[in-house]
Amino acid sequence: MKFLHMADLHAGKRLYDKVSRNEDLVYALEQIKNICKENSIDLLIVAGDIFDKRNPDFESQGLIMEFLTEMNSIGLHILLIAGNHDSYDFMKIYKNLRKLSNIHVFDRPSTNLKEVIFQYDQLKIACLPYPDERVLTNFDEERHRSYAEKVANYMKALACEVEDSRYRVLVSHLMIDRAKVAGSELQSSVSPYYAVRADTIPDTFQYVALGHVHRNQRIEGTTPKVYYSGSPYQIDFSEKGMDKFVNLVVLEDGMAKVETIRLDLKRQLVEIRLKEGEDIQKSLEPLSKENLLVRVVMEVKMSDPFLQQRRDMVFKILGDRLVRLEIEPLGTSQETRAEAGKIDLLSLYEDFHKFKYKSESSQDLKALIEKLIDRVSHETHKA
Ligand SMILES: [Mn+2]
Repeated sequence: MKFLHMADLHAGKRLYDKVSRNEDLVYALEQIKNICKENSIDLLIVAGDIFDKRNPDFESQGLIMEFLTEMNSIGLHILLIAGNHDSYDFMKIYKNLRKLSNIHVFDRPSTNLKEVIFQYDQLKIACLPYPDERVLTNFDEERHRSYAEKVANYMKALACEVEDSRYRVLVSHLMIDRAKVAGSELQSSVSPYYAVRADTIPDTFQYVALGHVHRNQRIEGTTPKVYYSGSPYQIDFSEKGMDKFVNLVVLEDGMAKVETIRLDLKRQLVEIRLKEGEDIQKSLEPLSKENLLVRVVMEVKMSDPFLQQRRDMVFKILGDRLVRLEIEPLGTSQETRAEAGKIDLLSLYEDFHKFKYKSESSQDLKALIEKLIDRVSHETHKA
């Protein structure tokens, strides 16, 4: 019994609302199709973020439908769950595919646990589509519990549902506390209220197929094999230089064996910084021959009389490869702007309070503001 784990397709993604990435996605899906055929895969799992937007354009819907139906015609089962980018209601429409095919869509978390279990031979898969905080609050009236605790409790209940099966897998779209986020080696800085603790994943499961973080990785220090497959192409510039993979999982002898397969990329994302006075032709020429999408940051003196010419040159050399050109007046470098970005919102609020009410803010108020800040940063997390 073999399955392939992938996630975060983001069909319809556009860089800076401009450059469509659908050809990069199609290129990846072609390879996935071949991997499935060559390895006689029984089941394909897509762990959320099928679409980039909640109301995907027709082209993106078309290519996903084409992929799903082609995979179905090869004779394998396909299991999809909704991610934070997908709309529950939109994914619900796709549930109807089950009546015509082996395409199984799980659109939202449900309190009816039987509804979110997929059974295939000796395998039971528990599906936890992206647990929106509002949905979880409806499930669990215990108001003092954090989001992460509610998710942990729900996972425990799911584990009980699959216990009797020889092979047990969990599929979800979540942020785990120990995950390394895209674009950096650092661990995620999600607040403890929201980061689901790796050690709360029940060890009933032999493999946990996750989506949300776009970097392929195994979460260390858990008994079940907990993996993010990562996205199948570099979705945005925070993923520049990152290799992309899918996971092939073999269920055999009562355990899960994992093989990570690297995908070829249609276009690499590259960022380049042009220093003031640098030879543009020389620096950009090598980039103009490869399959790249480039973001250029050009340092300039505002008094430079040749600014327009330098700009035109960048456009001319890179052509369609140029996704974005940012002009950076000297003296406003990344470092100084990064410093400015580090403003601590809580101390900013305290200063405001002092100024407005001529007194220190109370501990209760500070705790409330801190909670609000966490919530906003969780809900705007865009992976
Ligand atoms: Mn994603």
